Amino acid sequence: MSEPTPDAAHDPVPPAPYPAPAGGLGALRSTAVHVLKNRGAVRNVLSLFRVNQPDGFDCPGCAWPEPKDPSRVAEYCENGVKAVTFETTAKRVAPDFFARHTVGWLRGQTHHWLENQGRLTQPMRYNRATDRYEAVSWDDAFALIGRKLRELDHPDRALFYTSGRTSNEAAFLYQLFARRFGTNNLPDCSNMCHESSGCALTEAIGVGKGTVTLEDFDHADAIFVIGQNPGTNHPRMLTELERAAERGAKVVTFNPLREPGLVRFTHPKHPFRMVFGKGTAISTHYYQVLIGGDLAALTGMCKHVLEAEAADPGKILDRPFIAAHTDGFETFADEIRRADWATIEAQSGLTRDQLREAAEVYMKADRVIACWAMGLTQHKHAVATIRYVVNLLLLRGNIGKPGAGACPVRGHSNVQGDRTMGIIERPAAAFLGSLKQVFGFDPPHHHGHDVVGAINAMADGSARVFVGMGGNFAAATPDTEMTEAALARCALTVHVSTKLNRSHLIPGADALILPCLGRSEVDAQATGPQRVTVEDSMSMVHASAGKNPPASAHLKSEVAIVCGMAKAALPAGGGIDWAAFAADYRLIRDKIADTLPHLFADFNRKIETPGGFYLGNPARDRTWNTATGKARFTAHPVPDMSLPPGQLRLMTIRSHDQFNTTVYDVHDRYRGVHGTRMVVFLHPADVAARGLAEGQEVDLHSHTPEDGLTRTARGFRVVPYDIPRGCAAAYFPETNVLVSKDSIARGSRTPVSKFIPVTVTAAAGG
Ligand SMILES: Nc1nc2c(c(=O)[nH]1)N[C@H]1C(S)=C(S)[C@@H](COP(=O)(O)OP(=O)(O)OC[C@H]3O[C@@H](n4cnc5c(=O)[nH]c(N)nc54)[C@H](O)[C@@H]3O)O[C@H]1N2
Ligand SMILES: Nc1nc2c(c(=O)[nH]1)N[C@H]1C(S)=C(S)[C@@H](COP(=O)(O)OP(=O)(O)OC[C@H]3O[C@@H](n4cnc5c(=O)[nH]c(N)nc54)[C@H](O)[C@@H]3O)O[C@H]1N2
Ligand SMILES: [Mo]
Repeated sequence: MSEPTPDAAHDPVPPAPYPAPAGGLGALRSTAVHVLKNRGAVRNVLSLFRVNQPDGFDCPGCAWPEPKDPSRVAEYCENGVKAVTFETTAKRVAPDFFARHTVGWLRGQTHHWLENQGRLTQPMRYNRATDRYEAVSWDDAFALIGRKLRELDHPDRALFYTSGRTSNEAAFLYQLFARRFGTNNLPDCSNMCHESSGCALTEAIGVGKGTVTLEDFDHADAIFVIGQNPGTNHPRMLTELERAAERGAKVVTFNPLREPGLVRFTHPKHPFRMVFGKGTAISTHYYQVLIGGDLAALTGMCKHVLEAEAADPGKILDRPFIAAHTDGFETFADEIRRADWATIEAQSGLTRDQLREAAEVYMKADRVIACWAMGLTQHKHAVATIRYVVNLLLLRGNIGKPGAGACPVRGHSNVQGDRTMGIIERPAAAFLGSLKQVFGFDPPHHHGHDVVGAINAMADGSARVFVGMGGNFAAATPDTEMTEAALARCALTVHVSTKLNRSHLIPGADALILPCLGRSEVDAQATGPQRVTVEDSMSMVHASAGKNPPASAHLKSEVAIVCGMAKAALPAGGGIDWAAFAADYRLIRDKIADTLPHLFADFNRKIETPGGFYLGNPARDRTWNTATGKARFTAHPVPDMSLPPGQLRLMTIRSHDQFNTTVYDVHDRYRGVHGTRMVVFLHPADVAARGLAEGQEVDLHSHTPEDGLTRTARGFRVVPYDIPRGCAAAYFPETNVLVSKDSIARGSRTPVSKFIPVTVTAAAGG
């Protein structure tokens, strides 16, 4: 081994529980530690200053938008810095690395270790005889992909997965390639992420995206933050919450865990307050709902609102809005009246008084924003729950007025844009019609596989080639053992990646790793340096241009890789001039504009606007593209989420030192965990009830009614925590072995990563 991995150094942070407000000095110190722990630190720091600058590159972290106010443009966050720092590392995973390590040996290393080996430099092909990856030329790699794809007896035997960092340009070409090849098998990380939000919002308000813009946060009287941990996952959102709290707006949090970042926060840009202050209190109201109890809690709040209206008719509800713009109100109101308080309290874990208090905040506010993320989407009743968030908003006309609306906070920096570009296994007929018109071929209309469908198809042998455009399919998906076995059955696995990850270590009969440019790097093509575009969580589209020299001379852009694969797989390129696209991305944007003229007309000119342009949102204008042309209330009974005695509800969440399966380090500073990720957070009474003790090693066993199987994950340490009884938390992806692939959300088929029935036992033999 050439050099020690970064975990040899120690992060000098205080022990648990983290005593200072989230953000602030701790955030700066941790950022510095991360920068300094990687070689090439100087270049890293320089590149930081281009993050979120008008002529720089889009932060490859989360999808939170950038403020328009020029004085705030330089705002960056600790985790954006980490994302850039780790992309711009000076370490390299070159062919000599693969010569030293067999794939079998690499499979024994942690996600953290794999990530910390550095950037991939050359295309690699797996050699089964030696169990090693060996360098291969791009031409040979593309030829192999072309041959394997053409050998399939049906285009649906191929799967084209996308993670959410892929630019609009690459995503558009990728779906074009898949559909020209003949399949809608375009599973993506959305299937595991905000699919439930997309389903619920499309049905209820006719558009699957959030209705607010960043400016709305300056005008909201109350902001509800439900099932989301912005302190870690969307740190720049805390700035908006802080500004809102400072001007007296209410911030109402529903979260089983007491998340330090949602309690108090100090912005690293306020050094004075950072040193002397206590930080701004963020949440004015904090409700520790039971895991999976949000539908009950929302029902309780709606019940209070309707009771208040009954006591004071005409004063509470926005009756004119409900009459003119919605349907389904009476059915919904009947359901709410039927719900009894005992059930609501038992299922939400909150008292009637707490829910009244939350409802009072809602009723006193003229303008309300509701934000949510994975705490709502990765549940069996996720779609129904998000529709109840919409119900609550509709009661007082909180969609389509300034300072109010629905705000699903997206994950990956371009996950929303990828969907806009057609990365979806169930494409709309209109989109396919447009493709046909613009490119002159008949795209397939039958639906393709989503993520869970893709796992099943590989497992039963009906899918034979897997192509991953970014991401880490083996680690991010549920049911790790099953999924890995499924991937290994493929005739060919291809991963377009920047960094080494677990998925590369589960090769099919043939396997390729194709290294690509990161967003921070110059993308030079035949016509010169290229720009790409991305869409943030609030539908702002802007250009991004890398500035750093590429990590290796052999890297290709994602666009060039798609074009290389397409040329090799499609006879005569399928009549599409892929080489021209790869040479000049403006030509791709012209075709995007032709295909989606209502959104992207004049695309190449529009991206010159500083800060980008807004795609618009019909629901924001109170245009409802739903089945009935109205915004739709829905009714759903409070589900019984109780578990057999002894079982706990386990949610799998992110630590502060990871980006999904990319594990930067082994700490979770705000939650006070240091030096390990193998922990399980439990209520002290649940620890005692099992005869366990703090720090004791335990095993987790999941019990999924969907398949009747018990799955086990070993070697976790008990951390007593401020979490409701009956609830537990541990980190993803180490716990994905516990998630059954058959345990999926109704309507969206999102794996249920936040409600895994588990028992916790003292470690076997320990
Ligand atoms: N630094 C960093 N940033 C990221 C990511 C990252 O890994 N690291 N990932 C990106 C991606 S792809 C995404 S999707 C987002 C994810 O952003 P989040 O959704 O914030 O991520 P999670 O860690 O899954 O956190 C879920 C939160 O929901 C709470 N929760 C869990 N179950 C329930 C429930 O039943 N009810 C309620 N009310 N709350 C619940 C948990 O306690 C936790 O606070 O972040 C994006 N940004
Ligand atoms: N148990 C559990 N499972 C979950 C979740 C959970 O909360 N709990 N969350 C789910 C969610 S919300 C999501 S979004 C998924 C995430 O699933 P994915 O998007 O598949 O996974 P990531 O970990 O984000 O992917 C990381 C890899 O992307 C590659 N990469 C990084 N940057 C680039 C780039 O610019 N281009 C290319 N081509 N590759 C790049 C690197 O090789 C890196 O190893 O996981 C899901 N899985
Ligand atoms: Mo996500």
